Amino acid sequence: MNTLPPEAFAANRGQRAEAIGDPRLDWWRAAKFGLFIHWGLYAIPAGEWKGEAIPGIGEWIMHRARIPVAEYEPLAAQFNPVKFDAAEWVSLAKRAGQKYLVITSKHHDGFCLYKSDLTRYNMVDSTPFGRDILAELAAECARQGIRLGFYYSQTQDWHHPDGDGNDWDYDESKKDFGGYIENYVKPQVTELLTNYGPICLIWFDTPKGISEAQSRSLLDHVHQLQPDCLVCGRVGNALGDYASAGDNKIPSMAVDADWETPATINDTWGFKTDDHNWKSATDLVRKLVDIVSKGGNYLLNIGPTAEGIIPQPSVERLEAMGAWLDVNGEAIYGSKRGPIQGLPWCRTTRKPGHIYVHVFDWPADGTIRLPALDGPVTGAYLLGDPARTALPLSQQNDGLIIGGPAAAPDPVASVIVLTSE
Ligand code: JFZ
Repeated sequence: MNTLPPEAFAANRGQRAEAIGDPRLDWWRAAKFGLFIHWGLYAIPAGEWKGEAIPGIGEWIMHRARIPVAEYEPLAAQFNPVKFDAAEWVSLAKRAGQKYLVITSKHHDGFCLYKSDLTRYNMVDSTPFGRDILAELAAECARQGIRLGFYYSQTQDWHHPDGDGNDWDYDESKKDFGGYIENYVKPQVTELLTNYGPICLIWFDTPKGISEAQSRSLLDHVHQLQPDCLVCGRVGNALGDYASAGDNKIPSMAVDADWETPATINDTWGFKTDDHNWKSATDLVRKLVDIVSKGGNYLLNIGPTAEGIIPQPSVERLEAMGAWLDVNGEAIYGSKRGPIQGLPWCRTTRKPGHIYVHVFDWPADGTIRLPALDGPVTGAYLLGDPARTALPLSQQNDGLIIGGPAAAPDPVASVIVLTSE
């Protein structure tokens, strides 16, 4: 079994040894599917600065266009997302079948979506909207029964004079990064873990040059404040509670660690007006299945507009995923990576007594041929068939043959349940 194949994971995005098998992760291991939300001031320029399209991901516009703090900061005075509706956002995650939600409390641009006492550069103190986005989401997540986590950019902060990344306003050689971690990052993490109830995870990002001692002190700080709060592998120095793959990267084989793929529905994380490169709902469901079959979680992103609207193509795709999960969720939630790996036309997941075969490409003759499995197989039926009609099954030395219908029962992915008792 593979441990963190380098094509999908870098060393500093790893899971530390003590977290392997830790029951604090049990809810997360069962959840499989979460909603990522990238939202901040970058939704206002939405990929365009002074009439020019800025290439790259939307939330990086300040960096890509080298926008001085003095010009970027005033965006806050324009941020008035009157259509923001926490109940609607949380309800979309629920309809999609997502079990947790992770939102940018502070991204690399340094702007805080919540009321912070460490800076006035936040939603409550410097926007006309004046509402604490995280407080409203926390209340709705509690009401609708979904876990809440916070993305927090611990290394890069292009607004703070001592944060990493902004070399067009500040002299990098004069920065007190250690002081920034101690006197700014840690007190902000305290706010996030004190003022919003139980937080399921902190999603640190882009560790870059953070030292092992600094990563360790952030990890310990989180666990002291909320012992059950998970810390993602991007805290740096392979110290996470779970490993985080590269963005949109899915390892080619099953991975024997707790891991997650953060991913986009189009190409950008933060909203961009001109990004229409939407993945299809079928592609997204199959990516979810692929990831879960290899033992991972899928953290799938939306980038709401500056008004607070979730782009309709994202809504449609998430709802389609929810519809597939309504029928096939049993084969996803609480499952483990499957016993058959490496076949291009199907993926497998498993639970005690059950193996789930997710067929992407239904064979033209309706006959499913699988390699031999370890244990006995006593029956087969389609998960989408409420009557659980038994499918004809024959076992041979070199494998298993299942007689299915001539046409694919579900063109997205048809799940066959194999029972062993
Ligand atoms: C980071 C951020 O810079 C980005 O804005 C977004 O928040 C994303 C979720 O995370 O970007 C990365 C981090 C790691 C890789 C790529 C983009 N990577 O390892 O491939």
